[in-house]
Amino acid sequence: MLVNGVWKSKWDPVQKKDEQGRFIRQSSAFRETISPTRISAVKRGDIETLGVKLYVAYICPWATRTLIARSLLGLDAHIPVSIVDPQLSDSGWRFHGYPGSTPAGQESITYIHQLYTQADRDYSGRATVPVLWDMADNTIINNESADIIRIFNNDLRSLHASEVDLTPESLLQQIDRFNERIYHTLNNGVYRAGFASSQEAYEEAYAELFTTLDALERHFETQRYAVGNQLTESDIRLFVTLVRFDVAYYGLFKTNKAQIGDYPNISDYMDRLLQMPAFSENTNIDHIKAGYYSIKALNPAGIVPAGPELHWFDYLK
Ligand SMILES: N[C@@H](CCC(=O)N[C@@H](CS)C(=O)NCC(=O)O)C(=O)O
Repeated sequence: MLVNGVWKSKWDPVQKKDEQGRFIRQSSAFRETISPTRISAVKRGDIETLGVKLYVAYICPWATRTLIARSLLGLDAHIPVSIVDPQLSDSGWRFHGYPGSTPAGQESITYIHQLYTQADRDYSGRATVPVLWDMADNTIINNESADIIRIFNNDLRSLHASEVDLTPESLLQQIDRFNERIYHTLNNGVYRAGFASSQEAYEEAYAELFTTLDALERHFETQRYAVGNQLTESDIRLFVTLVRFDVAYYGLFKTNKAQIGDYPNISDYMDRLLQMPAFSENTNIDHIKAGYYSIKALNPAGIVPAGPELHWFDYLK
């Protein structure tokens, strides 16, 4: 992580925990939005581009949320993307030519932490993806995926090439409630299990996680979507964790009471989502496996499992 603008020690998944050994996720530091003046100038045709860029990792569920939202909303032409290598190096995320990743698009950038010190030369904290980057001012606009999805959905509405609304007003409260529920026990719950530093912290996360999966299995007995009768932001948030579950979390994070494949209703739901290109095209199994299994603290020899073979791999390109 960065301490006063300097990269310190080797990358380590857990740099904060409570007294019981529970994993604590850092909160995001950059919380601005894209300049409204620039958005209307692009809309009017006065300037060609928004001058922003999205830095992501395909392995990362939080970053992939923003990619799926970008695709569903038809923002691809307005928001270029750079994709880091899947493996975390000793200096964190880097651009190193792994197949399926891209160049950084800025000559001075090899590591994501360099974006953070360009934005704030004294930055202290973890250098996470996603990063919504301002190419004109060379700074980070926002590094919180939850905000970035809302910026794409709400602030960029005039530029959407799609009718999709991920947070319709009539469902907003339900969406927020659903998101809150699955964040702690599922989205972050898998990390709370995988990065627990004590048996108790792991077992607590494990129990909460499978209680939520059981509740979701019952939910999808009668429902097609996470909230209401349409696709919303909550489906994106749910999908990114479910799609990594059998491939990475089940083994590496020891969340091995059951696989998603053991839940027929959740599996059908995944099939429905994967039939949409926004979901399938932003899912890269090779990056997910290579990335998670490169976490040396959990997998010192770096061996990437050969399996599993899942039927829904057929949906992926
Ligand atoms: N709150 C952030 C979390 C992002 C996050 O934790 N990303 C992970 C990858 S999945 C990361 O970049 N980790 C690098 C690190 O912790 O050093 C968001 O949702 O945008």
